[in-house]
Amino acid sequence: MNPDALARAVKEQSRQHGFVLAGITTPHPPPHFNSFQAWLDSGQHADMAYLADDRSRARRADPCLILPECRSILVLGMPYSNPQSAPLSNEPDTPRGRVAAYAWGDDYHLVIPKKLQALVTFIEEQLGQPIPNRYYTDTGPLLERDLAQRAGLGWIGKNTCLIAPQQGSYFFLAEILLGLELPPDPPFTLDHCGNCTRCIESCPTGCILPNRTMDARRCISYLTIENKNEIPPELRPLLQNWVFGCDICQMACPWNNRFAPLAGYPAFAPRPGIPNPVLAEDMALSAGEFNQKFKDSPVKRAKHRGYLRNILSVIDN
Ligand code: B12
Ligand code: SF4
Ligand code: SF4
Repeated sequence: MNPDALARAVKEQSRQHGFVLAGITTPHPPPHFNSFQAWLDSGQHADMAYLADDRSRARRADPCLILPECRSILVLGMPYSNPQSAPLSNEPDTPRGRVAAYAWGDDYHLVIPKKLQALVTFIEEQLGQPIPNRYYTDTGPLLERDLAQRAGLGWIGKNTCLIAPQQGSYFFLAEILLGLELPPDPPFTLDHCGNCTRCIESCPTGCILPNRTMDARRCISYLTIENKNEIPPELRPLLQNWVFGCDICQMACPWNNRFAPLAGYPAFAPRPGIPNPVLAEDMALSAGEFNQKFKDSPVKRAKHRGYLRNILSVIDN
């Protein structure tokens, strides 16, 4: 099979596995690596030290350090639920929290790698031989948004999210590094943000910076998920009712409001009791009940202790 036909077949196959976006780029250094370095050097990554070590920086600068045989990178997008699909219930006597929509269903770290392996197997079957490969979603040492933009999937918006014209930004990114030359797609060169600044105005903590990066130290998503310490008292009133993650800057985006579908890939459909948890009920969960309620859910990342800390901060509000 010639490389053009193989690229078409792989993209078609990726759709069968639930990816709504697929593009190919080269393993050349990503275009905004210097912005990433500046972001780290100014401490805006907070306590996410894993982003800043020398090994991680070197690999993000040069994907061939991950896979020396790499000749192309397949970049994919799989949609999760639109947060507008479960509007916050407003019974006055039952205070509820909000969980970011990416975490309503099964953990994407468990769902997506199986699909990526299936795509590698498909490619190897087409060629009749093993192909060097590495695949990731979220946890790999790659600048996923930069690679996605260069693979033609969409543009990096002012809220720093990768936005696809027909899809909005409610999707996960994933990549397969391949020791195989496939024709790269043209980068996405347009910037459809224009004069809009809705995400910047809507962010409760004002952490979105004018250079398409953010100060994670103030981001509700960081404070309620990655942060293992106390939430600084001066930021607690700004959490509104977000007990895990935050979708505000995406919900403000006209591209999501116009184009994002309501439902994502079925495994990410909301589980009962997760999108708008009753605060008093989740506050009373024992460690065992927490682990049971959030089995195979992204919410487990906060751990029982972090989730209770978040609920307490929201109750204080
Ligand atoms: C660390 C991290 C976070 C941190 C910091 C986020 C941030 N914006 O930097 C925190 C915990 C806050 C976070 C929050 C969220 N995250 Co997160 N996160 C990551 C992670 C692991 C690394 C991101 C990173 O390197 N940040 C540093 C900045 C500097 O890099 P960047 O975000 O890629 O931004 C690029 C632009 O700034 C660009 N750039 C710089 N200057 C300029 C100038 C111009 C003109 C342009 C066009 C671009 C540009 O270069 C940067 C480098 O590529 C990625 C996975 C990965 N390996 O990439 C997921 C990832 C970005 N997160 C993801 C998600 C889903 C979220 C949340 C929506 C979860 C939630 N609902 O709570 C929020 C979104 C908040 C937001 N507005 O970004 C998805 C995003 C998918 C998408 N459509 O964009 C990713 C890709 C994971 C995945 N595989 O799906 N996240
Ligand atoms: S996720 Fe929330 S806190 Fe973070 S930048 Fe977006 S609106 Fe601001
Ligand atoms: S809200 Fe406006 S400025 Fe922000 S990402 Fe969406 S289009 Fe761009």
